[in-house]
Amino acid sequence: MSIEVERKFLCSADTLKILQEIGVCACQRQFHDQYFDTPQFHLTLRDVWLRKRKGCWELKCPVARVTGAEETQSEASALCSRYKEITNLRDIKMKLMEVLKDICKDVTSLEQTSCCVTESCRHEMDSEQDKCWVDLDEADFGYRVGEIEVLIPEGGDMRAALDKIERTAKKLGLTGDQRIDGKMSVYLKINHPEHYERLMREHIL
Ligand code: V4E
Repeated sequence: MSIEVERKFLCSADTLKILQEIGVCACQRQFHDQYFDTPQFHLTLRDVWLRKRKGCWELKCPVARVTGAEETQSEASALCSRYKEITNLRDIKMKLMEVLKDICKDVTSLEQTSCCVTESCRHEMDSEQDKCWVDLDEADFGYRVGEIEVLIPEGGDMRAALDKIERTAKKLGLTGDQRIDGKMSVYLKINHPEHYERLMREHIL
């Protein structure tokens, strides 16, 4: 199981130029995401995101924040999301049963709530110290977003991951101090405003 630490950004022409200079375009890919939930949104209201990407199940769950020396509450750290990524089917089922116990006995009764297709260009940052990925994504509903992504093992060095992301953001000339919406947030805002409002009210998005 790994933890995905990620900072999203809006990619200006200047940032794109720097990225093309210092990053190596590792691959261009297209993926189809289908998201699933109960009709009452029991998963996403707990910030748990179940999806099928390219036919494989993936579950993203929140990570408990560590306060204190390991991870200071810096502005840069607040711009990053941290999610546990589960891809093993047995572990996904166990987690779903834990989250949905008393609500839904049969995980096969989950419904598809959203779907989108993304064209993504993955860049590898070549500095040994700051090895990370920068993805430029364009969703089929027109939203473009960049992501600086570092994967660490569960219990791994979160501080180092956040520092790596901050240094990479500086190299790319990113100056904004606002959290940038992900594709799913924008998709829900456009296509499922009631679901989006609910998640906003509960401070999930
Ligand atoms: C909405 C959401 C999750 C589902 C994944 O959403 P998103 O990050 O938009 O998708 P994508 O395709 O970029 O996933 P990746 O390819 O990186 O795996 S998981 C968590 N959330 C909530 C969320 C949030 N509250 N804030 C931010 C900045 N992002 C996501």
